[in-house]
This record gives sequence, C-alpha cells and structure tokens, in this order.
Amino acid sequence: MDGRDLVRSVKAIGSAGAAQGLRTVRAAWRRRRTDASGLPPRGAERARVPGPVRDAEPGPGGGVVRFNRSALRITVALNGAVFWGWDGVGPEPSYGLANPCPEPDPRAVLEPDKDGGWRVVAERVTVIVSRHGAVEVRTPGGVTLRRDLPPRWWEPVGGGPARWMQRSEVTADARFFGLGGRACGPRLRDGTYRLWNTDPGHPFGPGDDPLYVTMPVQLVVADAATHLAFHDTSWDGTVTLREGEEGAGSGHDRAGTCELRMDGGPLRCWVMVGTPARVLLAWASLTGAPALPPAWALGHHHARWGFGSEQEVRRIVSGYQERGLPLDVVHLDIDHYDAHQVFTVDQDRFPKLPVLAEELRRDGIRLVSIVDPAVKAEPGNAVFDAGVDGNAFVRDAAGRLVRGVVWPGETVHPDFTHARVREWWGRLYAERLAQGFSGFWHDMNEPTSFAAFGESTLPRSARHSLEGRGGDHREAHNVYALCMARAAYEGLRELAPQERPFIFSRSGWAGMQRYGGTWSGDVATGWPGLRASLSLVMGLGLCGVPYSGPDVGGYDGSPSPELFLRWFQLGAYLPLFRTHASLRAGRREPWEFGADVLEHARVALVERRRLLPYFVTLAHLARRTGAPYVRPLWWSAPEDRALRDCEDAFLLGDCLLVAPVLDPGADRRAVQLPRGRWYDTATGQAYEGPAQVLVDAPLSRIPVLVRAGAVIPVRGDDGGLELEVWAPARGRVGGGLVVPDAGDGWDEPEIERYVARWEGSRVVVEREGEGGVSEPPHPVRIRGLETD
Ligand code: NBV
Repeated sequence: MDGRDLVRSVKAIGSAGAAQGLRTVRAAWRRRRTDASGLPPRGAERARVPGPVRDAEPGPGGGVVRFNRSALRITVALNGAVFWGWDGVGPEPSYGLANPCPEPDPRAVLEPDKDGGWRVVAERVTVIVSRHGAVEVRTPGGVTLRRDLPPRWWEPVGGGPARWMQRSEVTADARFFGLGGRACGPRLRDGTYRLWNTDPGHPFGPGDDPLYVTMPVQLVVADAATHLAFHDTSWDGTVTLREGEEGAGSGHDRAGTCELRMDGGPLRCWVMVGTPARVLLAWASLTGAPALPPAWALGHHHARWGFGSEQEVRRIVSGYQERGLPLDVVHLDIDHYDAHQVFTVDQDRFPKLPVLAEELRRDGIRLVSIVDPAVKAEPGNAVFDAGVDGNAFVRDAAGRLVRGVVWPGETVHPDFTHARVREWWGRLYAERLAQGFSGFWHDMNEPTSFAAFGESTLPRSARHSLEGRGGDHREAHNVYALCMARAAYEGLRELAPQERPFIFSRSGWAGMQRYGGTWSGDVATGWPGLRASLSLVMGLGLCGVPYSGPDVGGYDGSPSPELFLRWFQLGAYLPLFRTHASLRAGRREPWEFGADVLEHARVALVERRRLLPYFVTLAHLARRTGAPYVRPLWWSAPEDRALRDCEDAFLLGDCLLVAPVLDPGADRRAVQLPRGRWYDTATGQAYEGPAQVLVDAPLSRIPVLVRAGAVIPVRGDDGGLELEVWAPARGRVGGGLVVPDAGDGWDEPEIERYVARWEGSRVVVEREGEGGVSEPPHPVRIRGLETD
C-alpha cells in the first residue's frame, strides 16, 4: 500500500463510515489474493512479427494475405468500411458491432502490388499491404492517410493471451480526436491515453485520465481526408499519440504517430475514410444507430444526490413552478433506495413514490431513477436471492462469488456478458416502472468496487461468460457497462413496448449509443471542469455517442454565481441538460445564486424549451446519419486549419454555432467563424466567415450565431411547431430539415425538407416534396432581414 492508497483508504473510512472503510481494506486484500491464484504468473515471453509474405488467397471483398508467422484477413464492407485482422481473425464476435456485421463489397478484390505486396482497391479507399506486413490506407486520390507498421506480439511461452503493439503513422497535419470520453480534449495532445474504464474516485478535471468511458476509437482529421480507426479489442491497453509537424514547404514533414499497446485480445481494426459526416455514417452503420430519446429527455433535468425525501422533491419542483421555470425531469439518486439497495425504495422517506410520480407526470415532469449494478450480498435481499438462484453473479476462478464493496456494503456483480443474466436483469426494471420511473441512469458500472488499495474494480481474474466463450475480467471489464445498458434497453423494450427507453450510463464502450447516452460523471466544480464538460461531449460525439452532457454547476463544492450561470448557459445547448451535484455539495437550483443569475438562467431555460423541436430533429438525424448534435467547428470544413484547432465553440446541428464563455470575468469573446454569413441571434448583426470576430457575451447570455439561410424548427408560444428562418445571403439559397415527432413511440415521421430563397425583396420558404414545392404547414418567421 503506498501513501496515496493509504490516504484513499482513510478518506473512504472517514466518508463512508468505519465499517465501510474496513470492508474496503478487506476487499482490497481479497482482490489481490483472488488474482494471485486466479491469473497465470507472468512468465517468459516470445516475440513475434509477421515475417515475410508467402502468398495470398482472394475472398469476398478482399482476402487473406499469408506471412511466415501470421495471416492478415482484409475485407471491404458494403458500407465502405475496411476490416483487417491479424492471425486470420474475423470481425466477429464483437461487442462493438451491431448485428449483423455488414456484407463484404464484391467489387473489392485482392490483387498483387509491386515489390511482392498486395492491395485491395475499393471505391473510397485503397489498402496496400507490404511484403513485411505494413498496412497502408490511401485515399482514392493516392494520399496515404495511415500507415500501420508490421505489428509485434509477445506470447507467453506457457500459452495464454499475447500482448501486442502496433505503431502507425498519420500525415504531418493530422489531429487526433476520440478515444471515448476524455476531459483534456477534444483535440488529443501528445501523450499516453489508457483504455480501461475508470472511476477516478474523486471529482475530475482536465488532467484526469482515463475516465469512465474509454474506447479504442480514433478519429483522425487531416487535409486529405478524415478517417476513423477502431481497434476492436476490449482489453486493457494504451494509445500513445504524437502529432506530426509540417516542414513549412521544406519537404521535411514529420509524420504524426500513434502507438497502440494492448494486454491481449485480437489485433483487428476497422477503418472508415471520407468527410467527417461520411465517416460517422459508416461508423453508425457498423456499430448501430444511436437510440432515439423520448422528447422529454431533451428538456431540462434536475438531479441531486440527497434529495432525501418526497417533501424535498416537491419543494424543488414547486421552486421551479412558482418561478415559472421550465422543468421536464427530476432524478432520484441512491438516497431513495432502501439502505442503498438497487431496485428498492426507502418507504419511510418515499412512502408514496408512484403517487408522486403520477402527480409530477400530470405537470409534465418525468422521474428518472439511478440504477447501480452492485447487489447487496445479503440473503433476504430479493435481487440477491434471485440472482444466486439463477447463477447470475460474477465468480472467481475457483467458482466462488466475487464479493466487492459498494454503497450497500458487501456486494456481488451480475455478469452482464451472459444473455440469460441480461434477460433477468432487464425484467427487474418492471419494479422501477411500477414505482413510476420513466428513465434510467446507470452509475458505478465501470464496474466500480471500492478498494482501499489497488484498482477499484473487480479482480482481473474474475470469470465472465462472454456469451458462452468464457473469459475473465481483463476482457469483460470495458464492455461491462455496455452489456448492462443492453440488458436494460432490451428489458424495457419488452416491458414498455410503446415507449422509447431512456437510459444513460456512466461507463460504456464502442456501440453504447445503441442503448442510450452517457454523462460527464463527477466533473469537478471550477472553470477547468466547465471546459472538460465540453471536451467530453464533443469527443464522445465523434466516437458515435451523440447524447451526453455534464453535471451543470459541477459535481462537488459550490460554484460561484458566475460559474454556475456560464455552465448553465452551456448546458442549455448540450443534448443532456442536467443540473446535478453530490450529497455534500452546495445548492444547484437556479434561484440559489441571486436575482440576476435567476433571470439569466430563466432565459437559458426558456430558450432550451423553444429549441426543443430542433433538438428532437437533431436526435432523429443522429439516429439516421450518426452525426452528433454537438459538432466541432471543422465538421463541414476539416481542411480549415483555424477551425481544426478551435476547441471552445461548437456547431449545434447545421444551423447554430454556440460559443460558450469558459473563463471568468469575460463580457465578450473571440469566435472563429466557418465560411459563409452568420448572424448573432441576440443582436441580428451579420458577420462574414471565414473570420475571427469579437462578439459580446454579457452575463445575460453566451454568443449563439446562426447560419444565414437556416430553417430551425422551434416551439411557438402556443406549444405548436414554428419555423424560424434566417435570411440567406443575397443571391444564395438556404434550407433545413425538420422531423416532426410525437414525442415518444415508434412512428417514423417523414422528414420535412425546406428551402429558403430570395424573391425580389422577400425571403420565401417552401417545403420540397416528391410532388413539388408547397406552402410550409407551420407558421414561418423570417429573421435577419434588418441587416441586409
Ligand atoms: O449515486 C451517487 C453518485 C452520483 O450522484 C454521481 O452522479 C455518480 O457519478 N455516484 C457517482 C456514486 C458516488 C460518487 C462519490
């Protein structure tokens, strides 16, 4: 136990009570013993490289290239994605992929290349395999985007999983994004990033890494094209990134590099090439369309650990109602459980939860419940008893239940990598639905199990089903939360088939968007935490997870009124807009920070509600195209270097550019504008991009600009849908998409397509359909005319 561990255990003892502290010490020892006997000792290893090429065998969409000591399977899929797997591995089984795996593209053929190498030419990409096993990805124009050098394995002499390493080069101008939720991005600077889902155990800031959601997904943006590389392996590992350097025309560019080192698992990779939009489309077709949240989940949420009673929930809700502040969702944290046990309710403090839920629902407010995976290990606890009967919990190599420590004390963890366990767990949500909950907030599912020293998770040797293949926690850890989300999603589809499940999960992995979203986790209160919030949302969106948001105001402590307000103003433009804080943190209700903050927060809340139809449209578009709601400024112009390096503003869909205030004391800020005309939505002032402009950012608002020609669906005063149309620049045409949505359910609304154009001195808006153009079926309001 080192000094830091000791501090941690003392803290744990102090905060959770002496008994809990002792449990965490015992759990840490237990974990260590379990692994000492359950994992093979690390003995001698033999290094291996593919060696020289021998021959090749064409197959559908590509083929297999054989080397002296390995074989490389390459397949181009119909969605344009390229797969390759060393040692002959194929794309399945995989936790990342949505079923079924895309069909091979019959037009892609493996053919000999020069110097004894091989190549596959596809529509959007050419893959060249050198005779020593380097794999190059080129654009159709012949530019090399990525060059993977021959990999290297280290195999235990006595057998067992091999470690491996792969080094890749990217163009000198390339920038790295992704790797899941990273607080220090969205642009990932030089450094080593770990791939192991981790609860940092304290409120985190930009310096904390890794966090709850890690993914072996890199989005690499370069002049020649954008590409996404997915190393489909759930094991622990690291990615070391180094941006390249351009020699300013001297011809001495230094390539960017990326080095992946994994503790085990197959060495296989998917690559998608194109524009950012095309790449995310291919990614969504590979790993699944983002789940469509019900419309209410796109409103304002208020949460807190420690409401403590029904009266307090009512007091908070009345606080919103009396002040005329919109509120859509209230979340109940673990304090509403009976002794912290999942799927129970404290009947003393929440005696009539279904009644409360019903009353809130009549006022248009939904209840969301936290759901922790850890089950109190105590006979008499119904979930524990049922899980033991059904053999649902994780066991060690000797077949004993793995006992951890979480909020309820000693706990066991369901093995969500088993279909039977997922089905059982999914049915447990019936109890939550009966209590009146409409949505679910998965926490502690990295999984976290407190330990006074060592890692706060399950032992690495803990056994998992892994869909019947059998394996241990080294492989299952990173997909644990993904499988828990699947359990809940599939359970809810059965239990409430008319409703869209609303699930957001603290931890996850590639493909988690199929089941729902995520949130920041315990982001530290402070200006760096505010910045980290935006980094997480943008980075996750580029990994295909479009729905997320931070704890507005930060998780711990008490934000200054200014910080709270700036966080609130940012949150109002993020998919998940939720105020939340820890048990011991200060208040987070907008009226607790003085009259000015209240009035400015009201403006943000009212604007969020007005923009709800736009958010719903973005949710539908994300589902159909994989495009995140929150996009970096370079989304449509990745070749624009100034935009590529801009991390403090974002595009919300196609129409809006949001420039949050991320520093104290600011009353204006610089905004980098992409090409075209942009209006400041507050003043109507027009700017011409590309440019950097200084825009007012008084405490009352953050700068929000709108693209000239935009057609935005908004909620009118009567609650109906209206179109807000911003005049296109003279001589130009604008337009936009609107998805009218019933709010919930599975009807597929038809996408409405609008065009806005000048006719003399008027801007006219028309709906385009198969039968020609027609009058929009919604009221239209034209803006931006005064500036022309
Ligand atoms: O359930 C309590 C908290 C929750 O409020 C928070 O949002 C999660 O990220 N939970 C973590 C467990 C305790 C953290 C100290």
